[in-house]
Amino acid sequence: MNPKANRRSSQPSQPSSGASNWLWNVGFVACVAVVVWALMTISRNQKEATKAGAPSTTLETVDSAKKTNSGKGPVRSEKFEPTIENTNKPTGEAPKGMVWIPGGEFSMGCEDPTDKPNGGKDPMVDTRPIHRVYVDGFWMDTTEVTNAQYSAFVEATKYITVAERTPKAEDFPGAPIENLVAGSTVFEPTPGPVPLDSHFRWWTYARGASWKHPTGPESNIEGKDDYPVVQIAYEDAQAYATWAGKRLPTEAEWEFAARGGRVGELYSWGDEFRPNDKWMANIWQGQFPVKDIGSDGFSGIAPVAKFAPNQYGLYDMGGNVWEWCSDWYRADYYRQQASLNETPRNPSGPSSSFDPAEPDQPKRVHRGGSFLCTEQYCTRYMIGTRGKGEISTGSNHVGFRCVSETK
Ligand SMILES: [Ca+2]
Repeated sequence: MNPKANRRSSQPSQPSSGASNWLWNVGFVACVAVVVWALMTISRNQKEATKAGAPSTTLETVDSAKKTNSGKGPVRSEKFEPTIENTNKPTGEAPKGMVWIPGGEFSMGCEDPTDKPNGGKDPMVDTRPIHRVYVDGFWMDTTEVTNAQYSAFVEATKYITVAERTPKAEDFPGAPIENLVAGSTVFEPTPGPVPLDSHFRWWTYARGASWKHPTGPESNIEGKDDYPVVQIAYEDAQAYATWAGKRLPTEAEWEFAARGGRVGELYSWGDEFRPNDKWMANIWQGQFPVKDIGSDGFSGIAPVAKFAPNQYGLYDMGGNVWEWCSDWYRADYYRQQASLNETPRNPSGPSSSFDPAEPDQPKRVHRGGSFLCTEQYCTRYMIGTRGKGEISTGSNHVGFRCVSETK
């Protein structure tokens, strides 16, 4: 969200600022809010700077290294190999709303989808090389965390999410008091077709937007108990998980679970985008970002579990809302992992964040895509693809689900 962020970022899942584009798009009121938002982010990013670390490799370097395979460490796998599921199972009943994911060794990543039917235009360079990973078994929520579940957490703890917090004047010396307003980012369809070169064209900052008011102060979640909670920053998701006695999944756990024991398939439901012409996930239909015609049954967000589950009984592992994972995002992480001498066991992500498109922003991994995804712009409902989000930023298409250990 740094105002100097690269406007041409290909960042798929999370809006960031780019102040001048915001100003151009959303008018004076939003402009004021955006300035505050940018200031907030600068402060937060400064706090996270030591965590985020400095980049050592660019994505272009990674791709070049792959092409030349320069010999600086073994590349353990470039292709999908069989999944080897663990056979041990926990004793006792499954925690409510969770299923057992056996864990084991599998191939993680995504082939370049651009030459595949409905593969979109993005080669997904950060998803390669495809490499072997091992994860222990774990319990996983069958659905994304719902408004009802998050309400119970807030009622019990009086927790206030990042989007609801009014920026403090002492954190932004010199900022006019009227600029210190709470809010969050909201998707706004454009009046007509626009170039798809900048996501700032369809994202706006809405004062008063929060999990209770997902698209702005006039919206609410009444009657939407079974919808996924959104407008959740990373720490908001973590706070819920801790309260629930759970945690967020690692990226490797998430992908193992999404694959459902299958090998190298494009989607959590198989290799065919629309088997028997049937939509298999809540994504976007119609011209993006003008109008979502909702051919899959939902224009915009859907209640959880409205589409068939995958082989492990998990719903909405593609589409509906993005899901936070606990790993820092690095574009070159898979190259690092594939160069290890042994198959990584229970990898928890890199020690620092680095997105070449917005290198000064600390980001965690997002997975699964959302109701805004479409082959016209972003096909990250495909299992092996990766998203990322600045940690203090929620939006109306990012939520989460939790995992827990054997008990
Ligand atoms: Ca839809």
